[in-house]
Amino acid sequence: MTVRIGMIGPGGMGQAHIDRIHTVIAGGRVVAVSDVDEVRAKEVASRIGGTAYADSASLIAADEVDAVMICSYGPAHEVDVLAAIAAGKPVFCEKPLTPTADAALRIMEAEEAGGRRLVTVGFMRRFDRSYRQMKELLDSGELGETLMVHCAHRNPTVPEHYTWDMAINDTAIHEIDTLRWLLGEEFVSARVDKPKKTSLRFEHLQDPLVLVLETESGVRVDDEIFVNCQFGYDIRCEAVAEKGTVSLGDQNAIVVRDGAGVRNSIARDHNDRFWGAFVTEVQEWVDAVAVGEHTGSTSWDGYAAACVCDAGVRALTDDGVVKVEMIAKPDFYA
Ligand code: ISE
Repeated sequence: MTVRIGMIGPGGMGQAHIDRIHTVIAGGRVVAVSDVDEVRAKEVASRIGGTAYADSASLIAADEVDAVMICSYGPAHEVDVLAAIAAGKPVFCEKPLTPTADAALRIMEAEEAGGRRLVTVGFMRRFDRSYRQMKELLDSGELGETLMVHCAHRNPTVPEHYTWDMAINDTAIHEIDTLRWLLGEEFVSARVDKPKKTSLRFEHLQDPLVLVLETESGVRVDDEIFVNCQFGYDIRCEAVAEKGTVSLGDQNAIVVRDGAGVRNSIARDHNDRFWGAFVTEVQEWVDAVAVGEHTGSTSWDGYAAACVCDAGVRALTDDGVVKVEMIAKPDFYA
């Protein structure tokens, strides 16, 4: 069976997903597109031999669409995810599921009422080989209990439309989801440390910053967010446990040694660094949809990440430790 996918928002991320679905992934095909920019929708549709729909609602309702992929702007996600749930169609929604926890709650309620998990949130790091190996080792208990995790999330630069809250809502959200998954517990509080700002980018940003999170059992996670570090896309994670530490390795395929020294390269962006994770993520989703199953992060994960982000954003403006407020996990997501 080929899963016929309807793509909402074929911009940068959407286009990258289309390319991998049509070149490296088996069992899926993008047959329909819609976009707020109708010209773009038509252009992408004609390039892939699919249909351009005038709006996302008609794309979701179309008989030729088995499953929906949402890569549009965050605030537009809720209405389309709810429409896909109402149509009984599996939906892969890029992160964030919704910009607010309340909106994610509405999605969870609709999904639960329908009785079937249909929503997968695009948190791709769970599919990265190195993070998966780290999780396997930590879960095995070989290193004892995990006590602390040190993370860094560095982007070479961000565009002018990147607002101050995006350091948490758009960037740190990756560590928030990955660490919830890696440690298997929820965060209970957030604090933001604000070091000296880089002079090399926008005044409106607190860049860098360090988000300090604490889990239910007391594990302390510090996450350096530095989105104008200039030199590359640098993702680091080291878990410190009772009997040892484990960290992500350097991601380069090759090391060059010559008269100038020893060097390797650094990724430029998330597509480069997480190429393999994106492929595994989308392949597992297509495979799951084909057999009527669910894979990846759930609406609950989207909701929990939004709750931690809310606390992180508050900690960015107010000083001190902010409590993470969230409902108890419904049995439906157990
Ligand atoms: C962007 O939206 C991403 O998802 C990238 O992975 C992240 O590194 C970047 O900071 C975000 O703006």
